[in-house]
Amino acid sequence: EARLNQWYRDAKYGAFIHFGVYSMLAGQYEGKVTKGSYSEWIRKNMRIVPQDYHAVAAEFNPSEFDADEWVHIFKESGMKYVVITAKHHDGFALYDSEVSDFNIVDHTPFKRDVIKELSEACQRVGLKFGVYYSHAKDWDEPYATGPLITKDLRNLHPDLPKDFKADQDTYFDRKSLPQVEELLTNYKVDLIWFDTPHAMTAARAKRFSDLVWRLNPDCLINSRILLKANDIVTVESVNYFDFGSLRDKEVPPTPPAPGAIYVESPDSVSSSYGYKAFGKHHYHSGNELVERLVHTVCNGGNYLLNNGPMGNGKIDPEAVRLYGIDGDWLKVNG
Ligand code: JFZ
Repeated sequence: EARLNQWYRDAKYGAFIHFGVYSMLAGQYEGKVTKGSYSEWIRKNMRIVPQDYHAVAAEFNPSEFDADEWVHIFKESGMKYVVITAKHHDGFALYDSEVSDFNIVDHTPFKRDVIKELSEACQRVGLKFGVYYSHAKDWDEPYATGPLITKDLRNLHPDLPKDFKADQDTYFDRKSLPQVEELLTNYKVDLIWFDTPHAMTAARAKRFSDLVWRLNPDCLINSRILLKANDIVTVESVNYFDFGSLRDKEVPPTPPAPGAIYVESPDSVSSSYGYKAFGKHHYHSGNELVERLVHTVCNGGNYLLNNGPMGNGKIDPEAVRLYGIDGDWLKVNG
């Protein structure tokens, strides 16, 4: 095999983390509850304009964040790798980025680089480290939101000049590709998890995979770089339970290259990925999560179970409890 990816085949179980400005809002903005189940979509779902979302971000201060405490929880739960949102669709970077000031070091009172601290904590305890990067969607970058969805563009950026024309490739050139380059250059990244391949084509996806593999030939890339991509390693089957009808969209290419294709099922301890304290929201039961873990792993996949840490930087206590139930099950049966 060309890439050193055996660790991923052996891993079986990992921690997914959605953490950012939305964690602090927890599903509510200016006293109103967001529509939609995902708290990390609040910027779009509540049409928060750039000036206002930036003002919220300027108060993001997860002062109780402790990377060692996080990785201890993951380790204890039997997880072997971690994937954290380096930038979600809201455009906010959880690391020190030179490409965009809209990041945790330059834009918040916290000023600490969460990606750096977490990647180093993972290395200390032998967990593999991955970054989620929203390569196609970016609600902070007007060039990225069109041209397919002009209505969203105007809702999110009402002050744009009338003749402004969105252009996805301009966004790739100015922000998305340079940030991927920063992540692969400045941190030890074992896996990059692209998502929501809006406006992606095979040629555009190749610019991303060429860049990643030029900087780190061993870095794994998941299939959401482009739906039905054929030349990449990780393949999610989506969630076998919640997204039954969507599952076919992401089935592995047939026939899979022997030794090259992996299946990974992302899931969350609750009905949101980002932390949610307001609005419609429910946690899954411990039994249900054990069943999903076993089902996924017994079907040859890796199970990537998400938690949304709270705005203060602590892991949600209910997520800790649910991770613990999987961990206890694995200690007996794993
Ligand atoms: C995407 C994101 O929009 C969401 O915020 C979260 O990060 C999640 C992990 O990924 O949401 C999706 C994408 C694809 C499916 C479901 C949710 N799908 O194919 O069923």
